[in-house]
Amino acid sequence: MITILAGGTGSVKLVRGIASQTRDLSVISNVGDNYWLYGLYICPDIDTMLYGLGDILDTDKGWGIKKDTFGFLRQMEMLGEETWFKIGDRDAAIHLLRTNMLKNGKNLSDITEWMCQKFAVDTKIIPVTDNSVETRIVTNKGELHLQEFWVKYKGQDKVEGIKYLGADKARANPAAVNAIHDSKLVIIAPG
Ligand code: FO1
Repeated sequence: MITILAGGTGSVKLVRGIASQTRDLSVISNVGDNYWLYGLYICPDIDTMLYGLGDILDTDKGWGIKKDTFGFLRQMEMLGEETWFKIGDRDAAIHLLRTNMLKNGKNLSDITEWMCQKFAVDTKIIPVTDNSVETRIVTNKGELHLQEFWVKYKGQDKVEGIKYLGADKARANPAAVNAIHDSKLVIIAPG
């Protein structure tokens, strides 16, 4: 078996390439970019893998679903919400279902496995942990979530530090640890 430690946009090409050569592949997915928005739990790196391996990724942008529409976002804008994070309509369905499932007591691993089945993805996508870990960027203008720093402010502020909130209490996903143990090759994909 091969295991890849992966982020999202920067890793998906490599993962797709290797997945085209073997079915015996696990992807351990970063969760540090996960973001709560409009009450939805968004897991960009898991979703980029899901869409990439499910062959529906918008490969021009490197995230989101190809040919998605943005009616939901336009409505949010009309209602006075910020819309710098571009959630497509089909993408939103994933975040909505995931959030509901989490609220009903399912963990991120089980939800991701279920989504892999729905998208006919053979590769196992394993969240590195089922606990919450949030990447916060300390800048000269204050502390921001990674998505705010990167997407909203385009990475322009001076970085003074990085915090991984929750990392000290997070437990490695046993499925991820097992995948590493059982692999003859472990690849760290570009971020
Ligand atoms: N990246 C952007 O640069 N702009 C966006 O508006 C944006 C929206 C978005 C929505 C869903 C999703 O799963 C990913 C999205 N990304 C967007 C990508 C994401 O912010 C980053 O590529 C990763 O978090 C960094 O690894």
